[in-house]
Amino acid sequence: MTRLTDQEYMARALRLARNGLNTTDPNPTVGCVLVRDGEIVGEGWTAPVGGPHAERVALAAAGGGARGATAFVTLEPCGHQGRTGPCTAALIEAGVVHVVCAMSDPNPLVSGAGLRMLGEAGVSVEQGLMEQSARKLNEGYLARMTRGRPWVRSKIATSLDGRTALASGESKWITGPGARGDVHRWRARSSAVLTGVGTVLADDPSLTARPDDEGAGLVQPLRVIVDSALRTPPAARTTSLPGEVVVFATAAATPRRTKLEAAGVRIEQVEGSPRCDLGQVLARLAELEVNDVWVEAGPTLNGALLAHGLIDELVLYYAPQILGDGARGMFALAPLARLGDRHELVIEDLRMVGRDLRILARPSTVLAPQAAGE
Ligand code: AOF
Ligand code: ZN
Repeated sequence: MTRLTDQEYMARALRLARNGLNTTDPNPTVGCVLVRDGEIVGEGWTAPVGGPHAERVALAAAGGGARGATAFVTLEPCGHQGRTGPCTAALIEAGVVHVVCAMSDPNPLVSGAGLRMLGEAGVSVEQGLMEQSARKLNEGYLARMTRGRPWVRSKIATSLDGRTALASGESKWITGPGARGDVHRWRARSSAVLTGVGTVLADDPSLTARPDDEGAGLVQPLRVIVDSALRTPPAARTTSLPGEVVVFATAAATPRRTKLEAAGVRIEQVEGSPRCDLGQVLARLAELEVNDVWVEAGPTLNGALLAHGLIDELVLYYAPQILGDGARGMFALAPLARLGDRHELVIEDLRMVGRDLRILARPSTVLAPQAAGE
């Protein structure tokens, strides 16, 4: 067999890491390929939280065969004792002689220390191969670690003329089944699904992830409602489903709060008058180890998030239909006085999903993942 290049081994490790997108939360998903004399002797990806990291999964698959091997890892191996033992120690003990990692781990407990420990034990290390792809895989984890705020994606399903519901609020369904299936795949890989109380009152959504094909081992996202005055009905569909629901409110103890708590809802109080301070909501979610937030909300919450610069990425589904000017828009924003005040975006991806068009765009103020070595 012809030998693969380092880049091909790393690409394989990245593909393996993708297998963990729905299951490793709040840990990053990582892939590892062990190669000796041009032969893959073991490989794997991060197990669900509390289980072995990618490196240990690959080492277990290699049995004793990792002596003298090179490890291709999509993230710097950890050198700390967390819920699991340090991967650096396992690699050293197994006799791995060379480690190629795509990027360093910004977790302050790791950040450079993993590579240093390997170096001190005589393992040669390289960093930066396919870094940009590795970053894309764990944007949420990186955002939480580096800025104390999750990565925020807002999904909006709209007509081609940018309308999200009739004036009456009716919106089921604007986009087709293909787009709705795509949404469930995004929900599944998110740590939290966030909406506003207006959507809860209007649509009574479940907010759960129900992907057709990727349900195995899925860690259900945390369900989050921004509801300053605690108007969420205790019997709302989302509160009656298994799994945790968090409601962010500005109100202190009230009879409504007691009823919601009795329905199993966790209430988080933040500042703001009259509306919740969304920066605080997101900071608190990061403290709760939420990496990625998937927003499915109406124009009020989307407008406020956009105006405060809190959206990192827009996932927009455009259905081939026209609803007209009387229907609801996408972002409730104060009228702009000058065109210079508009929110500029960069389009990152454009494709058909079923009969609808999907655009991924980010505000131009949000930096793209750092390019390096690709
Ligand atoms: C790796 N390989 O596959 C992953 C890593 O509590 P623990 O022991 O599970 O450690 C969690 C931390 O380990 C996490 O915050 C991140 O720094 C790192 N994740 N490291 O060597 C892996 N998933
Ligand atoms: Zn580790």
